[in-house]
Amino acid sequence: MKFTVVTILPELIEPALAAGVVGRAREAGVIAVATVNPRDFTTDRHRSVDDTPYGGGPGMVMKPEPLLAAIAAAAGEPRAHRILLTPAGAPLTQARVRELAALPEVVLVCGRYEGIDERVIELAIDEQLSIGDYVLSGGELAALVVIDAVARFVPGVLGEASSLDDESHSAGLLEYPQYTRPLRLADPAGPDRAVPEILTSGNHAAIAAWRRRQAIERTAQRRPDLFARFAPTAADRKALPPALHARTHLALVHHPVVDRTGAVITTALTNFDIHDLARSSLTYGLAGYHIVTPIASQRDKAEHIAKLWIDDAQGEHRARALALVRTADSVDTVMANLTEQHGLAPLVVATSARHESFPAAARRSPAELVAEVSLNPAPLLLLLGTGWGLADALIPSVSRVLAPIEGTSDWNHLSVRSAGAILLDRLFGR
Ligand code: 4HQ
Repeated sequence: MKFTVVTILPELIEPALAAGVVGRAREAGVIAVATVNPRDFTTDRHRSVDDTPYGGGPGMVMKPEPLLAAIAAAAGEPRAHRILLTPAGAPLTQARVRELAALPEVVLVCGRYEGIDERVIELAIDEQLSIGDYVLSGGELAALVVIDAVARFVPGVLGEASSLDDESHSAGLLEYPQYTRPLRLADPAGPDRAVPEILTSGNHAAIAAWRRRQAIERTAQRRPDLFARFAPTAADRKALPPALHARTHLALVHHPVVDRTGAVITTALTNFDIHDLARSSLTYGLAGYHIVTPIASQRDKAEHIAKLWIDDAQGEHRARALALVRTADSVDTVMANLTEQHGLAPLVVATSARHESFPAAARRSPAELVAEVSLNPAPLLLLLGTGWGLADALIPSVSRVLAPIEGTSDWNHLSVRSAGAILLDRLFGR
């Protein structure tokens, strides 16, 4: 595979690719790297490659003519794929790296100064790539990153083909930790740091399982965004706790909640809430939907309504949803029931329309919460408050808070069933 870098600073490119895996691959002729300098395509006495921007503003812009001539010379015939490195490009991904490695030749165009004349992009660039959301002083280091990442996929560049796919991101997970000798490393601040025992056990299946687990745990802890897209294999599913949605319960709390003045009250049951939140709960595969009220007649009413729909011969689908409905006199009772049902106490998460609620509980985004609790086998209990929201009396039970759902106006009074549906989609929606 051939890489041609279009740059006014070719001296930045060569030394970075002289050593290591890429350097050896070049020596072996598996990959080739060339540079083409736009300055060699200037026609004026000063050999200028930049000019002031039309419309004013700071800095200089790369002139189109020398750059176009350099790109044309670099791309050759048949014309190679031409990539511009720019923070305005598509983020470089391992998937794109793999695809680029299948090309026979790529041209990497590096800008300097404030960037290049837009018409060069229109006339001579096939693809724009960014290596990240930060600003470099030129495209050269970004081009080197692309070459290094792509070259690894060119056959013959890496020793064993196996070291490719095992690694970070290829599988959508971060890498497991690595250790080498010595077995015990002195720590001046405490006891020796030993290599995890499993790695010296000689049990290869157990080692593979441990490494996989470490990779999954690290991804959950450090990259909730990656974890959200992680698709467990059949073997992972056996080793990990059941899917989070299937051990998540929703509780619609009618007491203790507050009214508009902040006074603790008990709200009345709302027919729609029973029905609609049951349907949302089943749609997202939850384990149960609990209607919490200390008023016995209100619980009877909820059970009666659920039963009416369950018994309705025409409403088979609705019956499945309403079958998730349970009633309880308090959040404590729901917690005790879940502890009994799952054999573990639930992790209780409050949702609130008010930012100041539950000040001591850790704030979590939906992705953070999913990443945090997916590997912990405990059931998850999501509390939805009616009225003006959950009362402070629940503080001792609540360990996490999800940020309020906010629209775009200053009016924030979603119905609890709408807020609940949005929340379930943010946590579990695909
Ligand atoms: N630059 N990913 C500005 C980058 C960059 C990035 C390249 C700085 C282009 C004109 N390139 N020049 N990030 O920061 O690719």
